[in-house]
Amino acid sequence: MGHDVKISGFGNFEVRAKVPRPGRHPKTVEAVTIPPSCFITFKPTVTLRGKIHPYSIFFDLEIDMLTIHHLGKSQSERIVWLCEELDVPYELKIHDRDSMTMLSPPALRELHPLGAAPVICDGDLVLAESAAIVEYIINIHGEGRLALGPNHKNYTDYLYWFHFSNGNLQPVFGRNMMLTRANLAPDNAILLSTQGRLTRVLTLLNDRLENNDYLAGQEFTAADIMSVFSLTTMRYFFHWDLSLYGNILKYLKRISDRPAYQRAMRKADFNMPLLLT
Ligand SMILES: N[C@@H](CCC(=O)N[C@@H](CS)C(=O)NCC(=O)O)C(=O)O
Repeated sequence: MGHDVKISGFGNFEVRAKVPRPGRHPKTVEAVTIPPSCFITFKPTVTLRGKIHPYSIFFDLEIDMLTIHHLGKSQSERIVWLCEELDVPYELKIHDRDSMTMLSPPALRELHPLGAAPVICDGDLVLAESAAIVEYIINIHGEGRLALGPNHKNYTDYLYWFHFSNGNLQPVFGRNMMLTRANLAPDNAILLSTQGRLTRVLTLLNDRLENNDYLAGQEFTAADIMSVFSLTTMRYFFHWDLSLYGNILKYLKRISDRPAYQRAMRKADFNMPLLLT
């Protein structure tokens, strides 16, 4: 049997085998065994699919789209925003939180054992963890755009701020949300230390944005896509006043002026006012 052929940016030709199977002779309708054979399938890349999608009604073509599973008001807004920035075509499946517990619905647990959003499906792949998804989409469908590579002068800034979002910023907001819900005394040592950590994290971010338009430097990157949720939508779950952090507020204005951000937020959470101030 021949080999599969991959043409970068175009698609994959795969050779598939058909096993011998019963059939009927078309003229005599007599029972026969159809001999084994091979056939070729073609799977276009997501880029090509995006280009031909508007014309797909003219062809007998099944288009297998990247699917983003988005939970309302959640970190999965990052993935919708990334695809809008990169112009990567996608199908959006919106899941609603349970109105009492605010947890995700069982449909997400059927996709991934943690039942948390985001989850993407791309062909046979099911992938969770927003940072992993962001890297996957950038490398597989985005030709590396919005990431800075090792030869870029801001490479380590990019690495630091990309990982800062899920390594520090989002966890410190999450810990403060939990402790506030636990109704601890205002002078509780753990509460005070957690609030102190949040203040230090926001000060670090604010200082970084003093002379840089974006987190990795003057260039907008995926580090920004990873971080903005915690400064905006997350404040629906844990309110924190950002008025002391003028550079963060100016940064949020720059972000909210981006057409791709506006499109993403309209598609992902169309009736949610954005917390940008
Ligand atoms: N580290 C994960 C966190 C995922 C996560 O916790 N997602 C939240 C939404 S912000 C969620 O699905 N919560 C609902 C639940 O766990 O039931 C990521 O970045 O993807």
